[in-house]
Amino acid sequence: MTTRVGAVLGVASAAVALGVAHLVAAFVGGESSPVIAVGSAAIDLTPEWLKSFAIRTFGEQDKLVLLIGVGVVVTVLAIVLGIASVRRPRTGLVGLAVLGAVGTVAALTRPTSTAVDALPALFGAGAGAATLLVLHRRLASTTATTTTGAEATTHAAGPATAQAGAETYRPFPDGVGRRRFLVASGVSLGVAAAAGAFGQLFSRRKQADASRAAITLPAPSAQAPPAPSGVDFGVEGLSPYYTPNAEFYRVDTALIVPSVPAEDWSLRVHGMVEREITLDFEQLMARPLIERDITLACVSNEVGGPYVGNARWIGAPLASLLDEAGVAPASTQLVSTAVDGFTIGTPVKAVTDGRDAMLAIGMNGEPLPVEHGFPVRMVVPGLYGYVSATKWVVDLELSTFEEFDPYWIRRGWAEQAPIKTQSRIDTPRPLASPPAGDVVIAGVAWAQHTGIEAVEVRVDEGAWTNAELATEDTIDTWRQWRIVMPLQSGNRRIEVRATDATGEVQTDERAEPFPDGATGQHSIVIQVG
Ligand SMILES: Nc1nc2c(c(=O)[nH]1)N[C@H]1C(S)=C(S)[C@@H](COP(=O)(O)O)O[C@H]1N2
Ligand SMILES: [Mo]
Repeated sequence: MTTRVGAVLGVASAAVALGVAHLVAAFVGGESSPVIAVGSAAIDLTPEWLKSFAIRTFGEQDKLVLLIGVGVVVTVLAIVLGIASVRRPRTGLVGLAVLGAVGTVAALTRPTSTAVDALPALFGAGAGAATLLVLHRRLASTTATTTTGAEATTHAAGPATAQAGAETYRPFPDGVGRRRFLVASGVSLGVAAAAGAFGQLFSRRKQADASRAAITLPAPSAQAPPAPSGVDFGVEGLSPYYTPNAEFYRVDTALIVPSVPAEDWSLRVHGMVEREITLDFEQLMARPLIERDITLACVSNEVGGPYVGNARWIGAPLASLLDEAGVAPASTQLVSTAVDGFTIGTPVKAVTDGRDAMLAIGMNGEPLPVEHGFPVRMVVPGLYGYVSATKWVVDLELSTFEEFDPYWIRRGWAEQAPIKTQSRIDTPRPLASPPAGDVVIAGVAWAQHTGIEAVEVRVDEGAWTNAELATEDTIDTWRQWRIVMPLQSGNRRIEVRATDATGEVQTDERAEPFPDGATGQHSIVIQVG
């Protein structure tokens, strides 16, 4: 019995120590997490012959094997110390102090370490000690009920129990104490797991941030010319032509933003191809890159909604990559998978028909922000994001539409989803109250991969009047529009509609975003003063 109780006591305390240390390390720096620091120190201290033996034997798994090794050693120590601590908690505390010291020394002797790297092991040892004492008190109080007389009070007071003789020591004579001890141990393990998981998560994010900061985007071989000077009216309240990354809408299913350091990234192209291709980030950056302005839009955007943005992207053309892979003529759907398992299906035709479909690595002059898919995402002009714009993409499989239903298709959204022509009034804001007289009305309109030909505005169901259009950049981008209208006092309803480059006028028929994008015309009411 003592053995089993001791093992639980030791493992729970050690787990809390390591979990908390790992969490603190996420904020201090991942290298300072005791298991990692000790593992790294062990690598440094390992003689060369053993290192090459390990690499030969375990290959890419060598680091995993090492970490498992450290874990096994710690677990065995924890069990031994735990058993000894049932009688003498001080043994466990001393053991934790020694392990904490080892972790601290390992963290402080890493090549890039600073004084704060001592914190994870110290906090961890502290948390482990607290767990040990709490669990031990549970033991002590349950044990005390088995003894009689004055002695009982002494024992109930805590560590004194440790002095109880071997014969009188009987943990858990009743089921209640045992249950309480086990519950407390379970809670400790839960805390340990949660702390460790959070630590892992945050440190991954730090790695991705560091990886991103270290990247210098190569010059694209096909640079985009600077956008024509007339693309941006600079009207106050109007969306700027380029949406700053920090303001770019974000839509994804990720509870926690996937963090993929570029060094760890690779992409597999497979399925209905003649040759599979695997690319790492270096290889992707070394390919001929294009730079293009493309306006992204989300299918769930309501008429007048905010889920649309324009950016200058740098990326590797998808068409040439698929060409190298040799796509089977029967393949109709390009299934892309993100690192978190999210899937998107894009018509192979849309990727190979000459439009600038790309594996993007740059967004508005920077490496992709982590939230927007770092290190690599897809961008395909003219298609809603859910059928084209896979962030954190790691896998491309050539397939057919019959063969596979991606994430949103399984939930009823349309398989094919070209972006619908839309226009939006950005200024004035709804319910604004400008003074009577000339009012500047302005917004954006988009019909990606077709182009915008005209935008018209009307007030209170009057005549549609042509707005002035900003210079067109490309047919894949939105266009700003503006018009100055004399408005009289009172409530005024302003409406807008666009005409695409094929001459088709944006429909006024209202449709919800589900299943393939909203339609209807944006209108606002303002109170002219
Ligand atoms: N991995 C992943 N990629 C994704 C999504 C997602 O949920 N997960 N959402 C898609 C949708 S619905 C849209 S509209 C765009 C949005 O891209 P953004 O967040 O960079 O604006 O990403 C697409 N790519
Ligand atoms: Mo979307």
